[in-house]
Amino acid sequence: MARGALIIFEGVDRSGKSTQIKRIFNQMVNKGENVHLTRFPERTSEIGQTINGYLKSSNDLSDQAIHLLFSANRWEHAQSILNYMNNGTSVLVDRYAFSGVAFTAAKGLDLEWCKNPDRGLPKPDLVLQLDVDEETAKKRGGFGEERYEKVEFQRQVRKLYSQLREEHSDIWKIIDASASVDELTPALQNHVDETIKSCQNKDIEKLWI
Ligand code: NYM
Ligand code: MG
Repeated sequence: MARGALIIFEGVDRSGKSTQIKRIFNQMVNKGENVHLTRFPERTSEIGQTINGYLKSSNDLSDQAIHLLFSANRWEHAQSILNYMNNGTSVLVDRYAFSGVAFTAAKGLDLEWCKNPDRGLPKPDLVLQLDVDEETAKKRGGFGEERYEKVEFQRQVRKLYSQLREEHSDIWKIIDASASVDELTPALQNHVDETIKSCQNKDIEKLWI
């Protein structure tokens, strides 16, 4: 059986990732395709609830401790992602280890240190980075509600995404997300469809190993 693809949406806060990934997911479900949608942080597990509290500033943790919890939150779902892929279902994920690295390294922590806990996770077949500048993101609804949603911090995150993009040019596509919601969806859907076809007979690799 052809395996499913692992496709990640990344971008600064308010880049439109969640809107677009839901549209793509719904379109695929309506066409009867095998697809699963998830996101990180996945806030319902115990670890996820601690992360949620941190993001809402109701609890405080050291930069290292919260980084490891974000990673642990991915590891607690890694096997289920692999199971979907091996059973022929493609998995669309709203944020992954690239957010983990970009947001912690933006605080000044070492990039390689940041990668370590996520080494060995299922490697994505495609990363779609929705790119908007910080000022555009700021104008969108809800910006500023959670920790990290500050223009200067997001600028730093965007720089780190550029660095990660260079390291992952084989799987990474950057998309200008200042376009309208309706314009963006078909372009993203094309990338998703192409990747699902092209990875069918490729082995699932491990990230950063
Ligand atoms: N975030 C997300 C991290 O700092 N590290 C991670 O590993 C992940 C997955 O959480 N500002 C940050 C990025 C966001 C915040 O994500 C919440 P979202 O997609 O807004 O729920
Ligand atoms: Mg957010």
